[in-house]
Amino acid sequence: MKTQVAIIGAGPAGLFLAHLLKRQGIESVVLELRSREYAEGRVRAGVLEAGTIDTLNNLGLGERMMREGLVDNGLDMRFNGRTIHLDLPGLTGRSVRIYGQQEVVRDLIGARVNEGDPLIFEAEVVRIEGIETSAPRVHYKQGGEMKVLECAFVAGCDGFHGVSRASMPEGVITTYTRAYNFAWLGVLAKAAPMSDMTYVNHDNGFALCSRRSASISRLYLQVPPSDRPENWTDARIWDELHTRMFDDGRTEIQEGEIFQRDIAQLRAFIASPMQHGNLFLAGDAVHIVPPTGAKGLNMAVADARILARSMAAYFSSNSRAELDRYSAECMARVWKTIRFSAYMTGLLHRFDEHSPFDRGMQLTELDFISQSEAAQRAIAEQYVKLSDVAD
Ligand code: RFL
Ligand code: PHB
Repeated sequence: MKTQVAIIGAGPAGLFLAHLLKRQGIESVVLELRSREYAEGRVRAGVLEAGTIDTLNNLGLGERMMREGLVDNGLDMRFNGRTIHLDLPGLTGRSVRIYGQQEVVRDLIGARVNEGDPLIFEAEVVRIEGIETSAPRVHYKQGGEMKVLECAFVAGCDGFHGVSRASMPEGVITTYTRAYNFAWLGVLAKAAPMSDMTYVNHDNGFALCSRRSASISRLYLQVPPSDRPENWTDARIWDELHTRMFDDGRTEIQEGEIFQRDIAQLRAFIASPMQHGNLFLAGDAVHIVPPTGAKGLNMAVADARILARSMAAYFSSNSRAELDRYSAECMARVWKTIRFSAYMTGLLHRFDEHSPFDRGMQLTELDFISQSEAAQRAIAEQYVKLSDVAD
């Protein structure tokens, strides 16, 4: 099999890239390790930045997001029983939209399949050959058989544990890592959510109340990294949420059936550069952010936009100039996104290593934000439009 661009991974990075390339008349084949059901059911991110919303709409695929997604105008941060309310449209002119990542993925997969374009599920890429040549070959396993996809470019969109980053020759990439000594327990519950996205810094640890619809809450609690979902009974989860949210009367947070739970480790990771020869990395394959800034998916989409634009410039002009600048063009934005995500993580979590002095600084920062419109605007701006890129 032969194509212009071999895309490894049908997560947000790979799927957006496939659709963006198609709009420019460029062919691609998407190879995805998992089944369609698995890819469409994986519960993850929920917050779409302005640039991500625009990209889905510009592709003509945003109809369900606009209908079913929830506009989030407020970002609240709580500490010491006080609430800082950030009015996102008032401070920035834009809002974010809450629409589950699996819904975005479902819409993109559905459109790809309807348009009859190649997207192969249960195809595990095991090796990428010849990335320094003009004809790389992607070796994958499908139904017990080894197959080869020939292409001009390989887009490694296969997430943190994929094969693409590992296919870079030794010495090409430098990595930068920050591991956090805590994780997030995330649950979905059949319960009416709070009206604003609410992050809290409590002595017991961080918590976050988000939502998926008018009747589904998405809730998170900071837990030790070794914790397991089965250690948490429903009653313990609700007790801890009421406590951390300063919901003393237990009236603010509505309880309901918890029907999904998972634990995600927090880490920041950057690999640079994002390209070598004819292999280009995008999304979680090349950088990971702690979820406190709600940026991972948005960053993956911004990478895909720049990569699609650079590949289109190559195929229309035969000049590599723009393609060669792909990584450099992404890195400044990537570092700013990591910086914001690390800032929000540092501001809102309890750290074992914090001294009373560190804790005092953290709570004073929140107090300062509560009184400074300039500080509020800085956070709001980064929350709604850090991933803006020119197409
Ligand atoms: P993905 O989604 O991991 O997709 C990679 C795909 O590659 C496939 N794959 C392979 N395919 C073929 N051959 C192989 N050898 C392969 N190896 C892997 C995988 O099966 C998969 O389908 O990466 P992508 O596309 O870069 O997208 C990144 C996002 O998924 C991620 O950054 C976000 O989910 C992060 N994130 C959030 N991002 C936001 O923008 N806003 C949020 O509100 C937000 N909340 C979150 C989050 C991540 C979380 N977790 C679970 C870490 C909340 C949480 C709890
Ligand atoms: C979510 O709704 O899943 C969500 C919201 C905000 C975050 C992370 C995840 O920072």
